[in-house]
Amino acid sequence: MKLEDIERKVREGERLSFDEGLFLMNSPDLLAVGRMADIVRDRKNGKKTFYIINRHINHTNICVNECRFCAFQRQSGEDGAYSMPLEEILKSAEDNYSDEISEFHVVGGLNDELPYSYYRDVIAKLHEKYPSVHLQAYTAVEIEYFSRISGMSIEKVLRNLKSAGLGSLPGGGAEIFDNTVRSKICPNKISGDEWLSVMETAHAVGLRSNATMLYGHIERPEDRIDHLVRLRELQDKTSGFMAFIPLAFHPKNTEIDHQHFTTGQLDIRMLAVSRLMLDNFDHIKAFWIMISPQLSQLSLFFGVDDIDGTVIEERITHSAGAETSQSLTVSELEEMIREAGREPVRRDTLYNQLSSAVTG
Ligand code: V47
Repeated sequence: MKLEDIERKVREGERLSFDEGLFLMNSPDLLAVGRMADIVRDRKNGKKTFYIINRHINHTNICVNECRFCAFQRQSGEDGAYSMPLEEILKSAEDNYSDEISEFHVVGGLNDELPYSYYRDVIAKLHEKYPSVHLQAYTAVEIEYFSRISGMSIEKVLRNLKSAGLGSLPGGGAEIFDNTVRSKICPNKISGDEWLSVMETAHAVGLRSNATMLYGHIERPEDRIDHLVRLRELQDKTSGFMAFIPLAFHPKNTEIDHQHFTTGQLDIRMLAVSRLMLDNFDHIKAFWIMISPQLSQLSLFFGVDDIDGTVIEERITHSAGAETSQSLTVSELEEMIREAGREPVRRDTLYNQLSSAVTG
């Protein structure tokens, strides 16, 4: 196999195979991989680089899944365990609230002390108080859990939450689909097939979603490409995914703490290879909270067209040793994008362009 042949396929818009993905994952010529990813990015998004003004809300860290890569989760009664009553969630949404915020990103643990009605009320109350803010809430893993505790089908849960105000699903919980790796890092979590099936149902009821992959732990390059190919297959069927976000594993305070933090070359390569393999995804997002604003800016030359957003108070990665700040201002985000020669575009969750930028 030759890099030039892959480059020809990329230029002609042809789909890359599993083996070609693996070849790119292992190629010493990172700049060539990045150049190819940049061709695809430019074709799909031109000079536009997207960001959103959002706020993360992590309502509870109590979780029955006990994933080995997670430093955020606690058992109930354990030191640091919390679950926010509805009033506290509303208060946390209100802190630093401004009309510029267009999304609340709500993700938490599978807390068996809370009934399904709590999870539904979180959506209903937030929607009631902030009807114009898009609620991107609950991963496929949480949705499947709600189905078990409520006795409703997954489709019914999704319809029920949608009627309460749910706007779309975040991409978390995907981790790595491969069963062998998955059974080692998160043995109690739903399988990759189940994750994909929840997403398929969400797309069928009109809820769009993102997709993620957790990399940099014990997975092999093959597992990463397998993950991307399986996402691509579902996207062929539903077109329901908006963005793909590779998430760099943070080992601190986890049970996989012998691992190092991911390296810059792996972070950049993962984004570029994702851009190349996921030819049917419109957006590849660098989550600056995990890989730093500096690397996120560089990734704009390696296939990335979205750098997430202002975020505010992210707890999952920071529990696992992230040293990034917990928020960036709009002017910092815009400056990063402009300095890389791109045009900053403030978006809403569904990638509609919003009015001109603010400073702050
Ligand atoms: O599902 C957990 C990951 C995810 C660690 O959809 C960890 O736009 C690194 O999914 N090191 C939650 N990662 C966050 C998430 C997300 C983030 C930003 C944007 C979007 C989106 C989704 O965080 C979890 C898990 O895969 N995670 N522990 C850790 N130690």
